[in-house]
Amino acid sequence: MAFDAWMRQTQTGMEAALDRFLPAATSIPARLHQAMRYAVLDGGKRVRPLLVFAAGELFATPLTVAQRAAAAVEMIHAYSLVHDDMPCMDDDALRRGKPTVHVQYDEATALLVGDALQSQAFVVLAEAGAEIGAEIDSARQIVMLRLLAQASGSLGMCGGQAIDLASVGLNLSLAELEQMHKLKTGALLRASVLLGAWGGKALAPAEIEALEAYGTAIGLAFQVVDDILDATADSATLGKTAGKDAADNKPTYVSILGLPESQALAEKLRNDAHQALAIFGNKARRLRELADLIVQRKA
Ligand code: GRG
Repeated sequence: MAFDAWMRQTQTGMEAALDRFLPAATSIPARLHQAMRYAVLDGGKRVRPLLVFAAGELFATPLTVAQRAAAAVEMIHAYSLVHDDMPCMDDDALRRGKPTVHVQYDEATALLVGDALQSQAFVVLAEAGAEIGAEIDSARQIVMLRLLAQASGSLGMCGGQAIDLASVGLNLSLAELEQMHKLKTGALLRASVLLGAWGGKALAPAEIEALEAYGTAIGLAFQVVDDILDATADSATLGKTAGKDAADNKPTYVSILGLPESQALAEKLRNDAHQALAIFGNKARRLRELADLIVQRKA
């Protein structure tokens, strides 16, 4: 199947899975559940689920397990966006072309939406194996739960966000900027790859190493490209204020390296990602295509 068709099919399947794994809009407390669904459904590129499925294909992960792992990662991602948009953090009014959750509902609801999505992610992943056709070894399932928890917590995404908040107005070195992004956005992207793989079979150390190198490269590439898009695109294209990080006095790859060097870095990281996959040969085609998508994306 061509990459575009595979991507659209995976995104459509993901929408249905997320709909199924989120509490119903009518279940009590209905307003909280409606706000959770508002935050997650009908929007986003679903890059993390695509990574789960691409790695899952490589390791013959059962569809039901991949769906749960992908939904869990996407719920953590959606929670992070809801909290990141709140007035105490980035204070954004628009996300995915819609009013942010605290604007559409209220701040207290946005806080609870993030909290509840985080919990729901672990419920969904913990229930993998409970349904017919989802064969998963419980030891591997615990590895997956730990991977997601670590990637989300203070040594992963939350830690990166803390460093980001503390970096406003500072002159970070390139190494410090990289460390921040490795945690803030890289940890969850890397975890998506590993979760997709662990859902299938026990991994050999060389396979884990290769997937980690790939995940690290695409995680950084994602952020470098985000900074390039932020610096170059107009606000209508992005659904956010162009150049917002720079305007907020936050260091970015473009502010430290300049545009041409940032573009060269994104290309280098794409090559690193491809090289990391060499041990898998042609079977890693989807992961290679996703590295290309991450570097070539326009939004
Ligand atoms: C609040 C705990 C906490 C963490 C927030 C990831 C994050 C940490 C904040 C997001 C801020 C941000 C806009 C970072 C730039 C890179 C990024 C993660 C963009 C949004 O991800 P996409 O492009 O979004 O995958 P979609 O909407 O396509 O899912």
